Amino acid sequence: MPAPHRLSPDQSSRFEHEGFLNDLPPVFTREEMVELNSGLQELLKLLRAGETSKEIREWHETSRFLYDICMNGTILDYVEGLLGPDFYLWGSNFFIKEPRNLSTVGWHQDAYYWPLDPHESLTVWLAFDDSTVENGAMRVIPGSHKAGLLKHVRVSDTGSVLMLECERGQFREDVAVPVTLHAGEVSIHEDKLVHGSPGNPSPHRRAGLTVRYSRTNVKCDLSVNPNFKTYLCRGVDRCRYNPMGTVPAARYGRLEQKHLSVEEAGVEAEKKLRLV
Ligand SMILES: O=C(O)CCC(=O)C(=O)O
Repeated sequence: MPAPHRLSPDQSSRFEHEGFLNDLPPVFTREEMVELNSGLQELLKLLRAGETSKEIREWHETSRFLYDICMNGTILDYVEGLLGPDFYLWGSNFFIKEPRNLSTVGWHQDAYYWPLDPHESLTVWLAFDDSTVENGAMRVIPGSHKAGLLKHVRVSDTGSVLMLECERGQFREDVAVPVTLHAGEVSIHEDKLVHGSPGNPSPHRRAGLTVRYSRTNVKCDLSVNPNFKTYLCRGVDRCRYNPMGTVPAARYGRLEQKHLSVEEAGVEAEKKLRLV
């Protein structure tokens, strides 16, 4: 029996045209989010001196706690409604904005960051706190995924936690919409959608977990990211292009074999993949 797709035809068609969705029924209750937030505290305890929550990346490979969130049946139903029957999980990371932290996330397309081909991946953004305009909710440019990959430039002085940003003038910033969520809700965005977020001047934390899924025909360039690992979520991996990960035994654990994005792999990798 195929899993029920919980997306309506209207939601699927809006995702296709606008590149994101944020009106889905909640995945976790308030009570469950209290539990999940305690789990997040356990992960934060594993950070070493000088590290920030940004280091909690791909720890679903070593933390059963995170692996189980990424494999949540409702989330996978939503993803299946958009990617189709055969897809895998490969990425996860936290974007935590502490109260009165003015760091931003510059405008970017995820597909530019990832050494993946073809561009048939998406992100589920799970709110660990209410994410509001006041505390720096993510903002998206509806329909921007249709323009293909945009030119990105390396920046170091914009206050962004990312180093590669879309060059200005390629999209209309004035049509940006905030993706506000209650804790326990998710939004989903396509890998070429232009998005970013402002700082958090409010007294409230804004934490979200991003989880990345791809169709099984998506291949990672292992010369850029040798540590890439996939976890089949639904269907069959007929292509077998990528290494498979093993399900973590420990409830909480660090990942020492870091994954590398195009940003981290450096200018040569960027030149090779993006022909810049
Ligand atoms: O959480 C944010 O503010 C940005 C998230 C993001 O950039 C991403 O999902 O790639």
